[in-house]
Amino acid sequence: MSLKRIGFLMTAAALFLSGCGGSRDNADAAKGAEATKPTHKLVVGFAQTGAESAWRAANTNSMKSEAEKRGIELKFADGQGKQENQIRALRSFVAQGVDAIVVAPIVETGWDPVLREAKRAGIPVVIMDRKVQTEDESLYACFIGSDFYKEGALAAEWLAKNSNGKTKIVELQGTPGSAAANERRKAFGDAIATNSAFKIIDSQSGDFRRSGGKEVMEAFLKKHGREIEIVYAHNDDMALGAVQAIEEAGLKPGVDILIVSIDAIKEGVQAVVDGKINVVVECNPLFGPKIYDTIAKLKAGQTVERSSYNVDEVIDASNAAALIGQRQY
Ligand code: GYE
Repeated sequence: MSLKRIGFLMTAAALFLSGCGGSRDNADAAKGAEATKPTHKLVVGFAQTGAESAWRAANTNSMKSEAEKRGIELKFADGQGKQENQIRALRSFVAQGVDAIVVAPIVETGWDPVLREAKRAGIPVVIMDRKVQTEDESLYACFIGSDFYKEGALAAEWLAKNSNGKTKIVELQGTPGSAAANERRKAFGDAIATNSAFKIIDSQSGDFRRSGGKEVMEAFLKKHGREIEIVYAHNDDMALGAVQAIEEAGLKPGVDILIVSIDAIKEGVQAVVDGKINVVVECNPLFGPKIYDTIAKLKAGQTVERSSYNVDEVIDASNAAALIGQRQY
């Protein structure tokens, strides 16, 4: 039997079966139609960076739990810290024909080819958390995240007011090439450059990880010893790793060495309450609701903000105790 013929017979059978419902009375038929109405579940592909920090875990959680709440099917891909894994995930989302793609790009550059593929397939891409550099802004729908430059500037501003004569800084950088590390480094450096008292005596990446922060801090302490007066960490996990290294070296974090950090995860805020970290600049990871609201608007053909930023605050000894209770992550 030819394929055409099989197709014809199947269609005929389907028509016959659907026609069976016609014998029910009108009310029943209406009810039945309501119950079997094909509800198209929104399918979203999400390419996460990995699981490098508590901030990231909170971000993943927010995306997953909010999808569940809204009945959205979330296809989650863990990039495990590698851009090539994220690119592969995006390609597979395109091949599967998802309704929208969300990506938290590990690094800033190298996205254009795969973004072009998504655009060609008519799939909107929301860039979440970290920005990308692109030749063609039309390759993604919008950006939702934090203003990393502002966070770095706020960290430096706090330091200028509260350093108590301490001036020599070591910097723990985030993942090389990431927007978060690039902008937090640039902003802090720009601000420090306007104040001749401060000096960054060393700077290295701890990859946004607690173990990375600890290892780099151990190396810094070995190399510079008591010369180190201030640690500027691009995130709380690395700051908490540095706290451990400083304590193991027999020094008092927060007193002998000031610690300035970014994120404000619960453990970071607790360390401020305990006096081990001096300040954390907040970076909110709870994007779920905003991301899915935005996707709904995009799918409805509405215009959305090109870039939208969270409002973050500065948490130090003056307000940490009051805020710790409400911290969810
Ligand atoms: O600060 C860090 C995470 O991109 C803002 O990535 C994010 C950063 C965050 O791993 O903890």
